[in-house]
Amino acid sequence: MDDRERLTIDEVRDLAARVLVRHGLAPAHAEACADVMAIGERDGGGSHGIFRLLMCMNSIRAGKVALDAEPVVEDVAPGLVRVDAGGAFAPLAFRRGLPVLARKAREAGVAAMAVTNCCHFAALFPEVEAIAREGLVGFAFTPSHAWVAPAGGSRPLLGTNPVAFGWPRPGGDPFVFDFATSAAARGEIELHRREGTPTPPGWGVDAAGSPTTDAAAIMAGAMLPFGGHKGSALSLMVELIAGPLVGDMTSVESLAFDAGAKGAPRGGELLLAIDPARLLGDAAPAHLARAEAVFDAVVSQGARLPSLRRYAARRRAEREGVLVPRKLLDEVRAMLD
Ligand code: NDP
Ligand code: PYC
Repeated sequence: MDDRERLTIDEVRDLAARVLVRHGLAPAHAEACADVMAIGERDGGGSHGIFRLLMCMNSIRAGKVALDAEPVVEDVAPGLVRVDAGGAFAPLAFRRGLPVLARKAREAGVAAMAVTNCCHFAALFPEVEAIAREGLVGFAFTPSHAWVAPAGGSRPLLGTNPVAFGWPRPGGDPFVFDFATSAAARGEIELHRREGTPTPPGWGVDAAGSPTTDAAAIMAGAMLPFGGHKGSALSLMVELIAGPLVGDMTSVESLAFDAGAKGAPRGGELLLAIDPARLLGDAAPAHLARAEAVFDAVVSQGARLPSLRRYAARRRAEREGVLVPRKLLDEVRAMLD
């Protein structure tokens, strides 16, 4: 028997929004949060679909997130916008800031957006994809909780600290990649723990610092960066540019703020947008076409171009809906009681 249930994307969004509103989240926040969960489910599910509701509910139940704060958008400088989320979840703050970021990038050629005082529970790809759909090159970074040991260490210090990139493709869906700087996102390890399955090797160490594939032991020990010292350095970069640089928490500080609630990381996010048309003028189309040749060369040798799997999953989900584990749906529906 298939232990999954088929839902439409709208049903996923509606269910998540109803749960969040039922637990006191203001409708505008609930809608923005539910939308990113539905997008995660639509594009491949797993750890950053409706599963995120569990983390959000932990934040809400522990009083770690503002339920109705209105994001405050501040025009800091020609190339800088700051959005103070007021302690609320990040998606609404991003939505409010995006038009300003895009306008500034077109005016100045490059612009940065600092989202501060937010609880970030989501995947970053919807944000860089939205920037790329504005015709801009987008980057996004956010720290998380201190779950990851630096390369060569064995004690948690760094967050899972995702890095995401979006590139506009004329006439097509943007090129997007988005991954944790740890060997896998924390959410993926949580899924292994829930299913009682071993993780692939290299994801983490136990509390004694020994390599293990036991998800619960990794969660009690430390996760590892991807690519050894290289992922570790990228993760440190994210700590800096989306922590102190935007005046917000590091992953260590976020975990201390959480105080065992198992809620969403609390802190900041840095987004960058560059306008190819401003940088290259009339030559922009020719140079974007050269980028297409690079993408073609990846695909033509049978290699996987990041984002193509995502768009294929999206088209399928729009036609057929998505399959969500019944056990997870039972947990989510129980939150409506
Ligand atoms: P993955 O290791 O699955 O990597 C995902 C990215 O790599 C996608 O862009 C994917 O493209 C691409 N990719 C995967 N496999 C291949 C392959 N074989 N060849 C080419 N490209 C490939 O994801 P993670 O576990 O690292 O992260 C999952 C999510 O967790 C991310 O969305 C991230 O934003 C989120 N996250 C959020 C955090 C937060 O604090 N908010 C913290 C940490 C993670 P495609 O999409 O086409 O599959
Ligand atoms: O999976 O590492 C993760 C994560 C942290 C916050 C949201 N997702």
